[in-house]
Amino acid sequence: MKKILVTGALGQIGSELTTKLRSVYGADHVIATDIRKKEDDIIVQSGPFEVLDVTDAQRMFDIAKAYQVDTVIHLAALLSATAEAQPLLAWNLNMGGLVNALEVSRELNCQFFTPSSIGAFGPSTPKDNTPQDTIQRPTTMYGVNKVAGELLCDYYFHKFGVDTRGLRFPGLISYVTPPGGGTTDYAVEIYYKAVQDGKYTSYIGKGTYMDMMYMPDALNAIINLMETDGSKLIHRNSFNVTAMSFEPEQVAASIKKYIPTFTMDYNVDPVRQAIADSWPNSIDASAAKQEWGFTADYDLDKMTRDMLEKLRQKLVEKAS
Ligand code: AKB
Repeated sequence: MKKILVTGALGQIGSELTTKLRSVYGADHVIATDIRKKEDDIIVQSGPFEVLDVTDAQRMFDIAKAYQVDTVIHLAALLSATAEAQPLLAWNLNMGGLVNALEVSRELNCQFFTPSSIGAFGPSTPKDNTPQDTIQRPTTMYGVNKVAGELLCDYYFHKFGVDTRGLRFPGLISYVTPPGGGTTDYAVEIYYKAVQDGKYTSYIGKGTYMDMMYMPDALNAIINLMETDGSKLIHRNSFNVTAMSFEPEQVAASIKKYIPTFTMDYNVDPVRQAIADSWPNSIDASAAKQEWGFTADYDLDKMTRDMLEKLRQKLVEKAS
């Protein structure tokens, strides 16, 4: 049975992944860490939890050794818009945290996962059906971090034999923990606002296509990739994965099927729009399908139905 260290466990992916990993591998087998501790958080209450700043290499090593982990899932990082606002902080946190997590994995012989992103592509990348292996010259600090991170993970695999694996995630949509500081966050906010106010003002412009995925598919993809026999993998860091590509009008139209009075207008944020414009419209996930059987269950309408239902329950419970 795996013994897994998760960094950034209270974040958007971490909060749901930790719960899922605990249900698969057992609560005591998943050591959640984050830079802050929220005593009333289910992640803190449902299994081992340690406060960890991922730039503190020694503490990361000490926690991993004390719990005798054999797997590191490194999620702690700044997202694209925050990274663009604070590029030096992003470099130090995103790259410093990653190299520390890779070093722990090398020293303790751990399997390793970290997410990359569609942000690892840039304006010179083919925009439609972006191939697995293609031009990667991003123009954002986040993208620079992701490309450098992919290369560093490959380096640790080839040089030291660390079993590194990764996924290039699109925008991830979930009703549990909101994302913070991403470019694709509009596709989460729109559902909250649809339920709360019946209307939404999009900071991403009409006609801007980006890849997206519902969180349950993202969690399954991480676990399936980590469970795959490594000898089958041609690529490792990182696989293109996606479930859908849409622009704001399409998600609004999907919401209208369930909330006919919903309306949307635009107030485009030039910073996040420029980031979105530098990313692909849609990526090709065929390498992930062929090498380890990646699939996604949720399309736009199926996701919309589930998001609206779960958000209604959540917001009603919160209000009562
Ligand atoms: C972001 O928008 O920064 C992230 C991502 C696509 O990596 N959601």
